[in-house]
This record gives sequence, structure tokens and C-alpha cells, in this order.
Amino acid sequence: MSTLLEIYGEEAGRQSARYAQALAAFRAAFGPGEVHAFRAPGRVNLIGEHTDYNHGYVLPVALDRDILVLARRRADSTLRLCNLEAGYAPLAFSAGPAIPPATRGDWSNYARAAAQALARRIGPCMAGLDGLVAGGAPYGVPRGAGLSSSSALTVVVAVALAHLNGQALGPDEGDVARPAGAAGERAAFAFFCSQAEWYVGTRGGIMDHFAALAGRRDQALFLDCRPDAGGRYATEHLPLPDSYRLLVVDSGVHHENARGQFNERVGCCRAGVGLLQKYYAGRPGTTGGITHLRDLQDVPWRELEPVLPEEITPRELRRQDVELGDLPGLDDDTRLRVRARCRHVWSENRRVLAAAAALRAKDVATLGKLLDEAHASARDDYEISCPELESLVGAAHEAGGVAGARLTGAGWGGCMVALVHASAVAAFEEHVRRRYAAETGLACSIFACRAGPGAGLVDL
Ligand code: NG1
Repeated sequence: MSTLLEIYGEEAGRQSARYAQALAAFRAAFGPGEVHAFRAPGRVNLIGEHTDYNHGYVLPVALDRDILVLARRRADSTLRLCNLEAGYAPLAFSAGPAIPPATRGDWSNYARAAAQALARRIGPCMAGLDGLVAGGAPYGVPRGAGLSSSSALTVVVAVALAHLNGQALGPDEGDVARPAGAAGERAAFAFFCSQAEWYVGTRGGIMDHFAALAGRRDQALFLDCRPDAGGRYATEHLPLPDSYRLLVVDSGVHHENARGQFNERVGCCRAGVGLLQKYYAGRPGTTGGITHLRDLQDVPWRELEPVLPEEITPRELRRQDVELGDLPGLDDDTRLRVRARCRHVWSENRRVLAAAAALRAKDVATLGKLLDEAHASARDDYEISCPELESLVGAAHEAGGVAGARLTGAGWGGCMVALVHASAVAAFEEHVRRRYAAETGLACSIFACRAGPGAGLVDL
């Protein structure tokens, strides 16, 4: 259990008012009695986009912006949740191993995802909860902005349910990569939550849940998304550069079809794996099975490229005995740009390794250059940018004191992250706001990211 001071530092006073307001709302909705507070943060990804589901490397930062759930155990298996934010209707459903989903896009699906996964783990006597969700501005995680508000909600409901059913999550155990590292209960829980979120239809990876559970104040999380044979993940917490700020700029744009496009990108990577598996099968000198693009990370790109077609459809892949597996929303005639997508993943993994080295060496210039290169790859090879993000990144490059800037998160809208010298923050904000408004007619919102700790129980 952590205190507000441990979690929020000098912001603890303001947070205390937020918690008091949430507590009053909880009591108004569910009456007096025992109540517990849980939180899970959003994250901004510094570098390593669309690498996690390929068992690659990522470098996210947990935010000090979070979603709270104030909750009380129920005697039955029902979950009743209300939300302090307008536009999120109260919800109630019965938890069990097969919870029917609500309509697509309904916020309750993230709670259903967590409850179904927990019910499968805990069994038929899992208790439900009455809960109040507080995740709105100014302390919450902006919705649909590529800052993982959905994963924060999944994680916080899972943490609350686990705790109320006697399976409280232990404290952060330290980096697994370090000799003293423990088995990683939080890592296992992150994996569990990432699988739980597949309930909503996207086939994402472990990064968001890991960042939400294993973040630390003022540090980025370097994570190898490939578990070892014992299911352990190697992590390393790396201090963020002192004299620079991570500025998060929300374009305010969220593209509707992003979810379908997400699974299409996953499909391209799976196609690449299938084709490379066939190519390498039985070749002398090739050992071990290929299950993810990560397995080919050390092979020179020029060797991989000819095996990967520029475009191919799932129908054609099937004719070649390559199956893509379960990918909701992907149809047989979708043109998959396999070569460019795999090139992004292959090159992005290298950039993340180099970025972690640059952070260790406190080499901001190299880190910034890698962010710029990652943006170009995301734009050209993974094609997840959009005119609004291009406008933001263009504006960032015109401002002084910017080491690097890139889109962050899944893409197709959402946020840019920029590494800006502390002395240049005000001028950056002014320039980016003005230039973005002039170019797009839209207002962006900007905040400085402060890295916060991972999810858990809060001492009220
Ligand atoms: P966001 O940006 O929260 O939609 C998604 C995936 C991540 C990762 C990134 C791209 C989920 C829950 N999250 O994040 O796992 O693949 O895109 O790097 O699917």
C-alpha cells in the first residue's frame, strides 16, 4: 500500500482533494462502510512502437496521470461501476468465465475483460464489487489519445478484483534483469492483463499493462517483451534526462477505424513470421523455431527482405499454407504490406536498444535522433501517422531546444511526444499551439510528462 506522498510527491496535496471528492461520490452512490482505493497509470511510449506483440523491445514511461477505482467487495459476483466523468453511464454485470460483451466501444468492456479473466483464474466463488471510477481531467488519463487509458482501466479493475478476493498484488520487486530480481509477480500480472484485454478485439501486446504495473517515479521502463523459459521478463528502469522534459501533445484527433487497422498490422507481422518460418525451415545453420519477428532480429535485413512480399492478401497466404490465426476484422482480400511493416519492426527494435544505451549514457542528442528516425519509420513503413500528427511533428522540429519528436502509441491520431530542453518548454508550447491551430484549425493540449509509479492499493 502506498501513500499519496509516495505516489505523487509534491502533488500529494492536490491529489488528496481529488481522492476526497471520489470518496464522497462513492459514498453517495453506494452508502457508508469499508472502501479501498486502487489506481493504475496511463503511459507514454518514448520509443518502441508496435514491437511488443512481436516480442520486441519497448521504452515506455508510466504517467503520474491515472485512473482510480474506489471499491468495496460484494457478497455476490456482480460488478457495479459508476464513473465520475460525464458520458460514461453506470454499468452492472455478473462476473463469470464467459461474460457477454457490451456493444463495441462501450467502456464497460474493459471492466468485463478484467472480470472475465479474473473469474477464470479465481473460480466460481469470485466476489464482485461496487466501484467508483475517477479518471477524468486534470489528473486522469486522456481518453483515446494513445496514452493507454483503456489498459489503465483494465489493470485497475483487475487489481481491485484480485485484492478484494484475497489475491493482493505485492509491491514492485525490482528489475528482473538485476541479479537480485525476483520472479516478477507484477510481470505475470501484466501478461495476464494484456491477454485479458484481447476481449475487446484488438490483438495488442504487453507494453501498456507492464508500464501500468511496473512504472517508477522519474524513470523510463526498458522492457524486453520476450519472456524467458520461466515466464520472466527482463526490465531495466532508466532515469530520464535531467535537463530535458518529455512533452506530450495531444492532437485531439482519434481515427474511427484505428482498431481494424491495428489488427491488420498484426496480420502483416504474422504473415512475415509465417513466410520466414517456411523459408528457414530445414536450412542448414538455422536452429530453433521462429515464432515472432524478434527471432530474426540479428539477421541482416538484406537477407530477410527478398522473402517478404511487398503486398499479399490473407487468401494468397493461405494458398501458401501460411495462416494468420484469429484476427477480428481482417478480411481475406486485405492487401497486407508485409515487407514495409516487418522492416519497421526490425529497425524499431534496434532503435529501442540504441535508445536505452543513449539513456544510460545520458546522450540526449543520440536519443533525440532515434526518436526522429522512429517517427519516420512509423510514418513511412508502418503508416500509422496522419496529417495532424505530421503537423505537430513539423512544428516541434521548428521549435528550438527540441532533441527529437515522434508520434506515440498505436497511431492514427492521438499524441506526439517530444524531448525538449527545460529552458525551451514555454517557447515550444507557444509555437506548437499556434502552428497546429493555423494548419489544422484544431487546438492541441500539451502537458509535461512526469513519470509515476505503477498500479496498486492506495492508503486513503
Ligand atoms: P495504445 O496506444 O494504447 O492503443 C497499442 C497496444 C500496445 C502497443 C501499441 C503500439 C493495446 C492494449 N495496446 O497501444 O500493446 O502495441 O498500440 O506500440 O492493444
